[in-house]
Order: sequence, then structure tokens, then C-alpha cells
Amino acid sequence: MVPCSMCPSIPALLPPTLAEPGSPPKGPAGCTSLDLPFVLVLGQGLGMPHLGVPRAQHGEMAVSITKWVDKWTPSPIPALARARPEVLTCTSWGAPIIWDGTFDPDVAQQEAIQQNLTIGLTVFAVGRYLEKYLARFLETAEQYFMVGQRVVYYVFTERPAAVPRLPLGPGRQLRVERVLRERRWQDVSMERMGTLHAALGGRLGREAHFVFCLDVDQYFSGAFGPETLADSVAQLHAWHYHWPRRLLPYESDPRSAAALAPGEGDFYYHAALFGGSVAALRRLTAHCMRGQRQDRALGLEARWHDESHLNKFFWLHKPAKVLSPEFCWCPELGQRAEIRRPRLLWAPKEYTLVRD
Ligand code: UD2
Repeated sequence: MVPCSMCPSIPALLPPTLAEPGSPPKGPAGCTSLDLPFVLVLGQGLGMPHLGVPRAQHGEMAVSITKWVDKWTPSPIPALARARPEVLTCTSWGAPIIWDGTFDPDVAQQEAIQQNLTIGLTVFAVGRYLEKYLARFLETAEQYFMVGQRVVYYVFTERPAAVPRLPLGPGRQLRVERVLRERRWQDVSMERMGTLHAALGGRLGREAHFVFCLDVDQYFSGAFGPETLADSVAQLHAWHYHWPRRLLPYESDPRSAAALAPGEGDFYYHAALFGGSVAALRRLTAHCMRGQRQDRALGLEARWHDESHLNKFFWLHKPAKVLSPEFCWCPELGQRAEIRRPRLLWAPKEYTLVRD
């Protein structure tokens, strides 16, 4: 890797200063010479990240940093280059992609503590998903999710009495909210957007600064800390992060509110994990809820349900931070050089057991 001659003092990729809850993503600021390489390396023209491809040109530098250079802790860029030479750590629009080794968890932890944050974690466990997955999800969240921060879990279920009562660490609470049980699993999945929207407009929104919304059929396996926080956070899908864009499973029916036209789409994001500030998540959930409703009125259902609408949202409103597949990894994919330390693992999918 060679330093960028146009930007001799580019800070390394360390966690950005957290935005105030509800405030827009910071930047872009400074270092405008980086715009072009971002576009050349990762932008709409190519459409996909290039993982594991060594490059030794100006563009290589550009993908390792953010446009919001004023928000990064100064440090010489070669250190970052040495730390993770095999991955790209910035999107074409300037959002960092968080890989293990590209941030300092201690700095992120200290910043979050100074800001006295409360972080929400929502999960739905409806029907047999509750017995099958919820206990392990919560137990491992206690071990790994935002340890040392104030956390409030929100479990949405139709059977509050069946929710396991685990001993929780200091500063951590669990709230259980009752939801109606939809008949079809697809409706359970999609209805989450409306339920979350209402919750974010209520107590959850009042008590949390940032919220992560997760599927229940997964479990934490490594530290998942405040380095992941930002105004809006999207997760690269483990199965699709290195696919060419033309193969990504976006909704393509132009009648659907979730449709992306050929050539549209940055990455394929996974609906099993998204997050952000309360205000940003209110916008996201409202968008998806509206799109799902419009589709239903036309007798349509997007290809991957809420995930299709989420992908449309993040195409229109770029996430402020992108999590590498390490943050939601599928063990069936085996070992890969760029996946160093998975933080959250998919549980085996046992659809015949849990779906009606
Ligand atoms: C994918 C996405 C999921 C969603 C879904 C929409 C993964 C890992 N996740 O999940 O985020 O976009 O596609 O098609 O690829 N749930 C219940 N009870 C039910 C049904 C669903 O609690 O009867 C909840 C539960 O939290 C579950 C989530 O909804 O984890 C998503 O449902 P899923 O895991 O069955 O869907 P899946 O695996 O196809």
C-alpha cells in the first residue's frame, strides 16, 4: 500500500465520535480529493466491494478511510493498512465498514461511557421461535452485547409469561411486550416493522439513544460493542457480500415499493440486524411499513419480505455505518481469511420445526 499523495495526513480508521441521538450523520468534511477514488473503487460503476483483492494504487488508500476525516482519531494510515490489508473498510459514500482490527474497541467503549448512553436491543420471539432460540440469544447477549454499557432488551412475543427470566448484569433490563401472533411466518417477519415503529415512538424511544433490531435465531459469539453505533447501521449479508451486484436478490418487480432497478443497489443488507438512533430507525421502520402496506394493497409481497424493503430504504438513505459479515456470520459458510472474529452467528435454520 502506498500513502495517498494528495492527502498526506489521513487519519487511520478508528471509531468516529458518536453522533448525538437523532442527529444526522456527520460529514462529509475535508479531503475532497478522496471522492474520485471512492467512486472508482467501490462506487456505482462497479457496485461491489472487492474483498481480498490486493491493490497498490491511489484507490486502495481511499477505501480504507472515511470522508469524515475530522471524526477519526489521528494515526498513520500504514498501521491500518498493515492491520487489515485484505479488506475494504469504507463505502463509496464514505461510511466506514467495520471489520475486526479496523477500530479500537477501548476508544469506542470510553466514548460511549462518557456519553452515558442507553442502548436498546429488540428481538421478536413469536410461536416456536421462543422456545427454540430466545434463551440462548439472551444469554449470549449478556456475555457479549454492549458489555459495560446500559442496555435495555425489548422482547416482543405473544406469550410474555414464557419468556425466560435470566439474571441480568448491572445496568441491564429486560422488557417484554405483547404482540399478536400472525398466521403466516412472513407476516410475523414483516409486521415487526410496524411494531418497532410504534415502540420507538413510545417507551423504547424515550429510554434508548441507539437501538439494534435483531432476528432471534442467532447467538452472540464475540464482543459486540459501541464501535457498531452510528445514526444508521446496516449489516452486510454473509451469503452475498462478495456477489456481483447483478446477482443480488433485490426485489425486481417494478410494481413493488421495494423494487430496485437494474444497476441500483450498493450492497445486499441483512434484515437480521440493523440499528441506529431512534429518529433514524423511526424513518426506516416507517418506510418499510409503508412499502409493505402499498404492496399488500396491490396483492404483492416482496421477494424477501421486510428485507427487500430494508434494502430499498438503505439504497435511498445510505447507512452511516456498515458492519462486515463478521458481525452476523453464517457458520455454514466455513472459514474465510477476512472473517477473523465473528460476533454473532446464525443458529441452524430449522424451518420445519419452527414454522407452521
Ligand atoms: C430472513 C432474514 C430475516 C427476514 C426474513 C424475511 C436471515 C437470517 N434473516 O430470515 O431478517 O428478513 O428473511 O423473509 O436471513 N419470527 C418469529 N416467529 C415466526 C417467524 C419469524 O419470531 O413465526 C421472527 C424471529 O425473530 C425470526 C425473524 O422473525 O428470527 C425472521 O424470521 P425467520 O428467521 O424465519 O426468517 P429467515 O430465516 O428467512
